[in-house]
Amino acid sequence: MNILIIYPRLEPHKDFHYMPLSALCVAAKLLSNGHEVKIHDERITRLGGSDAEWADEIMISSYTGFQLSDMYRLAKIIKAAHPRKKITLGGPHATIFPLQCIVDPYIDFVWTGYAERGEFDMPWHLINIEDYVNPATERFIYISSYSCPGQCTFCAQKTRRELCFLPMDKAERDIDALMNLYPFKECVMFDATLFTKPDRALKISQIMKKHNLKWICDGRADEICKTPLDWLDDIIKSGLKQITIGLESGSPHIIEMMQKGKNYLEKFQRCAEILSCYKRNKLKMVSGVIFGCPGETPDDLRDTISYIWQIKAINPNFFISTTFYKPLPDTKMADMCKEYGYQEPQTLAEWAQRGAEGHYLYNQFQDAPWIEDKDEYRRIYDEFVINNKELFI
Ligand code: B12
Ligand code: SF4
Repeated sequence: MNILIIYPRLEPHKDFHYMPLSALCVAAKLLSNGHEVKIHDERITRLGGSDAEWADEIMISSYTGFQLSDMYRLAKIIKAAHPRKKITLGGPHATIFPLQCIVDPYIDFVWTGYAERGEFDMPWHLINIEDYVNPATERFIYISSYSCPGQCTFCAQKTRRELCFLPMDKAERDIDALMNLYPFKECVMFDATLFTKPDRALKISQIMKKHNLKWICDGRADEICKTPLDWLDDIIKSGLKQITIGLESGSPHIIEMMQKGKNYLEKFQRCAEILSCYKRNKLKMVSGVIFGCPGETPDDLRDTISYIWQIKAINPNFFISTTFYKPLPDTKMADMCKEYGYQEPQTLAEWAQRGAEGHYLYNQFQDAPWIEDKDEYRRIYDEFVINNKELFI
């Protein structure tokens, strides 16, 4: 069969894009079953009639958010032109809401869960690698595990997704093959936390070193603290230029509500101390901070600001990136928001509409009913963002 895999747009306007890893993973599986496969990335070119014409079946990957609205737009266009072509929807949103998706008139089949678990090498030849090269960074993305052992109540990482580690020899082959196609300078490892298994982090660092790549990864503070120091030293000195470690909040009561784990703020501080030893390697410690969580008060925000400065004093290479909290489906925190009157879409069409409205865009102060004393919260928030530019990455 001829199968067209579509990766819809993730954001309305952007010049450079990361490679569509999910579409490549789906393609790898289909190729192994003997199908003819093409990948269409709507961020690179607009869907033309000939691709849909060529395909016997169409598969689309989507997250919740803007991408879902673009998926829906494309599904409507395809069905209008080719009413008999079958469309399969997969990816995180379909995995959470298979029933809402299957009753939709534009979707014929729904796939839940992973298309593969690392059995196949990445079919890089299906995309034009140069389309994904930002000349300013020459950076590619890769992932060597799916999901996360954490329990954070705001996060969609583990919604109906089991923890899955892909074989390390496959990761090495994929990265070797990609480097043969383009001499990338940097890699972002998008594993939720690379330090769940420190031996894997060490192996990845060796692959990065072999290719002389600068790299960036995510880690959890508790796991980094548990990594043997000599391994951490090797990992950092292999060319690691940034570790992203979720802080989320400096308020003990919000951290507890987020289920970040026992003594999280102490562990985070310890992690800042350990990483501060790598000033000479210019290692940046970057942390996401989430504002506007359910039940958050102006005092919680003040606690967060003072904690951030406390960490900055320990590690001058500490920076933050911020986001305004948006409820993600099938998370505990979204359920808390519902108690404050948040109404979740009930159909695929409504979710697509919500995505189109920019609901998931970063850093927009939301008129969230779940923030306590909102005007005061907003005043402190605006003042913090305007007057503390040196903290932001
Ligand atoms: C990289 C990334 C991004 C990048 C984009 C990458 C790109 N390609 O351009 C950026 C930074 C832009 C991004 C943005 C956002 N992201 Co993001 N992102 C990720 C991350 C870290 C990796 C995604 C990835 O490539 N995974 C690897 C692929 C292989 O996994 P996968 O997509 O799940 O695909 C597997 C299965 O789902 C399935 N599958 C997928 N598609 C299909 C299709 C078919 C037909 C089939 C059969 C199977 C199938 O098979 C695959 C494995 O074989 C994930 C977390 C993670 N570690 O996965 C979050 C994640 C996908 N993001 C998430 C979110 C919420 C966002 C934002 C909405 C954040 C926000 N603003 O609040 C924005 C979206 C932008 C917007 N405006 O709407 C959520 C999605 C949750 C959800 N309900 O959909 C995740 C899970 C993170 C989380 N912890 O909450 N993101
Ligand atoms: S926020 Fe990070 S540590 Fe927590 S569950 Fe999500 S990916 Fe895991």
